[in-house]
Amino acid sequence: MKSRRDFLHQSILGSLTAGTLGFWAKATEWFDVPEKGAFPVVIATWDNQKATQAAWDVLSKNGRSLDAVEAGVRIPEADPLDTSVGYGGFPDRDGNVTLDACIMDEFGNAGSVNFLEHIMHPISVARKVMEETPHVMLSGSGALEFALSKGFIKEDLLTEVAREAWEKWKITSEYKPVINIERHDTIGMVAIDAQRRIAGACSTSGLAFKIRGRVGDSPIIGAGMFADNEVGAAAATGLGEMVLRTLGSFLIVEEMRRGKHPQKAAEEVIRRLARKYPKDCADNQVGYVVLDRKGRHGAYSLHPGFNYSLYQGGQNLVVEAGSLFAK
Ligand code: SD4
Repeated sequence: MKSRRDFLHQSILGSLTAGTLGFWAKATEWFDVPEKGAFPVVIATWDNQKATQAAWDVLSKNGRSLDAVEAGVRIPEADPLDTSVGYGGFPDRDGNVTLDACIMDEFGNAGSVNFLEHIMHPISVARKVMEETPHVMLSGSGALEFALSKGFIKEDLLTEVAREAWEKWKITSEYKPVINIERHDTIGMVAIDAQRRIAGACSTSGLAFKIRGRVGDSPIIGAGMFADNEVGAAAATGLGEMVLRTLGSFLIVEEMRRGKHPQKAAEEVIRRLARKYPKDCADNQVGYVVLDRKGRHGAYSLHPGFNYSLYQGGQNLVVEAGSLFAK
């Protein structure tokens, strides 16, 4: 039988332990303690496992997250079967493939190109803008001239498959670009390396059969992607017009700065979209992938069907994200 004294001892010990654990949980928040085995880590929109693999190849050799996200994004950019990014991307309504991309490093430097034609790797041009010019963004023919001056090669990016899809679209062409709620391939990728440097990148050919000159969210810092080494990073996919109106990636990072877990931050921003733009949200998809400084991740979308690629702890996974609306 326990004596009263034993009981008291145990209770005191119990509350001290609980108190210590509670204090420790709080302290890990305050002192920015990372999740165990969290780094390095990379996350990307959609089933982009080859891209996360390429990023991991850099990260696992103690490489820099900036190099990792550039290497990762270059994979779909060169893939002719990926009809939303780079080579093989669907053209605008006049048959031109026009590309958007942006990149950020751990210092908060940013580079971006939009409405760029004939260059297979806009992400690498965006990096050159960031590192070799005093500017953040170059556009259209100026971006092309800049790329050529840096040794990039001018190429025809319209594949037969993309041309045929465009020809088919022209038969019934009603100009109403809708990002439906099925699969797309725009790549947004964010990563944290072993030295805890955060970087992000995003690349797309934008909406299929868009009006010539249309630019979406993907090259806009804070919309298609945002990275802040103090907090974390986020990247978007889906209907750029909706992401632009809310600067979604920036907003997610700011939600995390105020203390939200990456998952909760993504959910909050998707809910805000639905509140403000219920009509647009009914049949258009938007999704985000998110990492925070501790190596925790999150992903969320308006509609079911959004998956993401996550490479962490030596495992390359494709995971179905949660969504606000049910099937
Ligand atoms: C855009 N956000 O240009 C891009 C499109 C996209 O998967 O994400 N497609 O609006």
